[in-house]
Amino acid sequence: MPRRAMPKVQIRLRSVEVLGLDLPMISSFKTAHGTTSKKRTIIVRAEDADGVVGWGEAPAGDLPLYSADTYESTWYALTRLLVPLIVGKQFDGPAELAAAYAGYQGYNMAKHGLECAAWAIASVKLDRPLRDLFGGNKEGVPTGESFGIKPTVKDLLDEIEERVAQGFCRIKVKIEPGWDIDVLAEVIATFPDVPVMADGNTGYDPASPGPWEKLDELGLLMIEQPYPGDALIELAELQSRLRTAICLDESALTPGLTFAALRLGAGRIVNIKPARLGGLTPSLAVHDRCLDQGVEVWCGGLLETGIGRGFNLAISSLPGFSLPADMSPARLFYAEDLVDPTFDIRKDGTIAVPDLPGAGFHVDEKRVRKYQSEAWTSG
Ligand code: OSB
Ligand code: MG
Repeated sequence: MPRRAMPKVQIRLRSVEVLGLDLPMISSFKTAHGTTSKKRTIIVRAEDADGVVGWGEAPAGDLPLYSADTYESTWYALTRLLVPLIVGKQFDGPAELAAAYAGYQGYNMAKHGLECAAWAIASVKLDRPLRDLFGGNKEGVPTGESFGIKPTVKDLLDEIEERVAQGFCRIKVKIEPGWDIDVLAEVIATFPDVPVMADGNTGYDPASPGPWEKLDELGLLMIEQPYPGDALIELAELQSRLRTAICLDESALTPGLTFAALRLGAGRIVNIKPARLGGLTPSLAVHDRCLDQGVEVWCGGLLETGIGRGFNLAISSLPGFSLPADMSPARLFYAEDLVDPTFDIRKDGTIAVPDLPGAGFHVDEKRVRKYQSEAWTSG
């Protein structure tokens, strides 16, 4: 059952800029996939025939470790495939625009960045915030922090202490073989009142015994993506042995794959990352069906700047998003955000859902240009 009427509003993009940005990071982020210490991201700036501007972000990584998408493949898809297909054409709304390239396989982050810009334009033209267009009802999004792998357990505990004091209401610990059971046991002993979860980022071999039975005894909120994305049979076998819910991240690349994984029992919770799922329209579809099926979802992140986070916050206002989000404020990673004012966690552990029409936040174009290392403009 569709839960919203997709907004009808004429969109005809007269020009689209694809901008490659080099963002220096003030702290690096280590997961089982590797370490990110410099972030390249792609920002989309679309201008409608009526002069309305919309921004979007495609937060692809440098290397195809998290998913097949990279900065280069996203650049290629936007500049050679997606933008040329839609520029100058008339659409009845952002979902219709996204449908024009929905038949193209892959390039999910590129699709997402472009769809976001179209939604931002629709939101401004209708003078309604994205939350309303999505049918969201929450004013704030409970938010946790995702803690990378650190040199020592003490480094991790110190950082968690700081974040919990700032209000973050759930602890997500990145794990890899050798950095799991003991680390999590100490985290739980030190912060007994805060829900704790683990994220394996596909770093464990299904053929090895792994730390799972011991982790299961710790009472974690969930274990995110312990095995490779396509190891659905092995994930289902593991889930059947554990009380702790497995959460799908790298496995959930499209709505169809997500529903297949759930049907197989490969997990019981879905981390919805609109960029990984190829846009807001497929993410709304995953949300709606999970809500119908009683599957809990929450919104993850890919180290987006405030531009990408605005869309993630808006979708997180939907009723099915029942668990804390990964939505670190830009100050934790970047010297400055690309939106001004930026957002931050509130004392009650939530981040306010923006109600400004468009991307949700005011994009500081000067800053975008300052970090821009390459630019392409449609015809
Ligand atoms: O697995 O959730 C993940 C960042 C990059 C790649 C994968 C993941 C993450 C995070 C980021 O955990 C959390 C955030 O964006 O705040
Ligand atoms: Mg994850």
